[in-house]
Amino acid sequence: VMSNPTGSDSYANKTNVERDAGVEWWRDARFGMFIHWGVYAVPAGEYGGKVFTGASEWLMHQAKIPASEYRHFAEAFNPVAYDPETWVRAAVDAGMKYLVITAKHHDGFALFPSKASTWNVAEATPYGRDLLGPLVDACRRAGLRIGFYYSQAQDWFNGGSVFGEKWDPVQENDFDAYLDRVAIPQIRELLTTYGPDIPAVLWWDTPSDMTPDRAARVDAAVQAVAPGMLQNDRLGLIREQHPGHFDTPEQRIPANRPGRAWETCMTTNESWGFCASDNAWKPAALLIRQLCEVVSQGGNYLLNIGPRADGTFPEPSLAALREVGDWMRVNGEAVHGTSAGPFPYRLPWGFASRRDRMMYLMIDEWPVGGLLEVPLLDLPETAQLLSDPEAPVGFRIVDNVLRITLPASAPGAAVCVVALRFAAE
Ligand code: FHN
Repeated sequence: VMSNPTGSDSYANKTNVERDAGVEWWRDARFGMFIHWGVYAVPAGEYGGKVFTGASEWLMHQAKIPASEYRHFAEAFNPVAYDPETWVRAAVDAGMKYLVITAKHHDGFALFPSKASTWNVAEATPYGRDLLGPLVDACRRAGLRIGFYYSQAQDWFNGGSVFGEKWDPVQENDFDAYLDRVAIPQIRELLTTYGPDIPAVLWWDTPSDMTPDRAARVDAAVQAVAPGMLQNDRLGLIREQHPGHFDTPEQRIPANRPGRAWETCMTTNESWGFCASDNAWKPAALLIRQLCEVVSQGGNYLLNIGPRADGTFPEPSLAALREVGDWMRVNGEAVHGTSAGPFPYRLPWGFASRRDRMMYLMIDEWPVGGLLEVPLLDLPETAQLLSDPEAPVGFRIVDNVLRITLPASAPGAAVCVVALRFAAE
């Protein structure tokens, strides 16, 4: 029996200010790592001699694989090279401040030991032990926050909901019974096993069948053990009832600056889970540019990695992370702890973010002759190119525009940042 779903801790009864409390660390973080990992990394987008393109974590659904067949992938899931310290170092070195991992994706497979279903890493794989705990510990040691993604509705293996047509009798189930038997108990396990501050975020997904009633039930279960838990906007079908703390535009950057806290999640190639045939890796320059655009509009950027079944990150992801990290070491102050810049749209040369007296101009189109025009009426006290602090940078107001004189040609990086410092008010 669930506690009162409309109790005072439920989202529906909270004001926007209350919902925003506790979000500060998350807003300041600005940049995080998403990890999609599960037994789907074993087939990696291939089944029965056929290559499936798109999202490899959807293979069970794409190829209509019965649970009795799909479970064999778990028998081959033995990530002996899994070293959470290495993952966390890659994230920290890239300038990321938090990490969100798929505790359970739509295939129902839990990366943690669970009393609610034997379809979990401890019982269904030769690896035979928890994957989340060691990652939580590594994150703690590195000062990285960790969030759990949990597919609360879709569960193709444990009798949850299924997008479109079902293909296996295990899917013929009572959705409410599934919520009580699997989802809610597993959510409790995730909230009570790893410590009071873990997870830092609950990241829901694909709320099919999540009526307001059901969403309230799940939320009540969360609030009962973790009041105020930071959650994304995908718990229930009806936003007004369960808006969560932040919106989650997927694979895109909103054209208009949203009023609420938000986070763009983005793949590094096309698939979320590891996909052997997916070589559409985004150049690091594009990832950096996207990070800047998101930050300039006051959002967070959650960049996804799909680890291989052995527990290692694909080399192209690592290379991209290293390049992003090189950029962040020079320019990270334009990202961390900043808020949206004064311009609600892209300027001819790029984007801007702000923090206190600082404004950061993130230039991805070098202006002709190095003459940058910024539609501002305030003269800064100082202006400095972060990648070359000794380079002369001139600035003055001309015809109601701040004119900045930079070196005639771009110093090379995908995005060059000019830091402006203004007088205290
Ligand atoms: O179906 C999932 C998909 O596999 C992936 O997890 C993304 C991440 O935001 N969410 C769903 C699609 O919206």
